[in-house]
Amino acid sequence: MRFTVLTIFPDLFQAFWEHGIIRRAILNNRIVAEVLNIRDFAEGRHRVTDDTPYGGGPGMVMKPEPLAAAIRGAKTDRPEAKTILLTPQGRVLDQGLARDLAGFSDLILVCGRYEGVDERICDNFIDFEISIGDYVLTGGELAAMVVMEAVTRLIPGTLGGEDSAEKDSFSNDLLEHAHYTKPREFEGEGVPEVLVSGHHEAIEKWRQEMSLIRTFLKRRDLLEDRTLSKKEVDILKKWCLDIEKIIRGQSIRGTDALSGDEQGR
Ligand code: 4FL
Repeated sequence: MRFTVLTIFPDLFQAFWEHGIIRRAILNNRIVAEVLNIRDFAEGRHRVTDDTPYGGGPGMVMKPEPLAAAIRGAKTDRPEAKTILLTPQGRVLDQGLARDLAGFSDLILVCGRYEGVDERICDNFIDFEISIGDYVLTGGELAAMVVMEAVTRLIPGTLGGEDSAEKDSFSNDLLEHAHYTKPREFEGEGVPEVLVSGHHEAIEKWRQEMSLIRTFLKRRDLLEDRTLSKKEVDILKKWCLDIEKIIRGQSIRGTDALSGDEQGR
């Protein structure tokens, strides 16, 4: 995979290339990462990359000529590259989109600044518009890093030993189960007994259940657009029955935990 980032702040990417998984992926030749300064493609003595909006209003707009020249420049040695604009108007990045992007050989990531980029660039030079979430940043640079990190982790051989296991854990679109490490007791709290039982099958079963239950409790939306396996449906059903039992126990005892009109149901 080759990433080519187009930005007016190329220095922002140095620390990113030089650490962690991205650095390792570069050293192992899994990815090539380069950055082009849009300013280098701007004409004139001042190499201006932005201008005031037609129609008036606040803020500045990125001029089309330097962006077009930079994108063409990035594409000369890689004509098959896909060009991505990071923008709050794009499709919101998720693991599925990251997986799709990992299937391309070359990605050009265009980082907008100011109020946005001239619409004629979006129309004629951009293959995909991608957002990393519904909030406004000052520019697309952080978003480009997020996209590159999510994609790089999916390239085989970039994660070290735990490769496929790590990928599987999100590839089933559930949240991860809880994790614990030493010490066995921390500020009065222990760890779930099953995890120290040495019983690998039981541990795996517990992890699957926890992963599902946590997703249900914290991110129900993830379950709604996912097909559950029979095993998963059984886990949730058993959970519902357990909860029902607890609720029944409460109403029989006549506790005030339930409001008047709910009691006895
Ligand atoms: C890009 C926000 C991608 C969220 C300002 C310029 C942005 C962004 N995802 N805000 N680009």
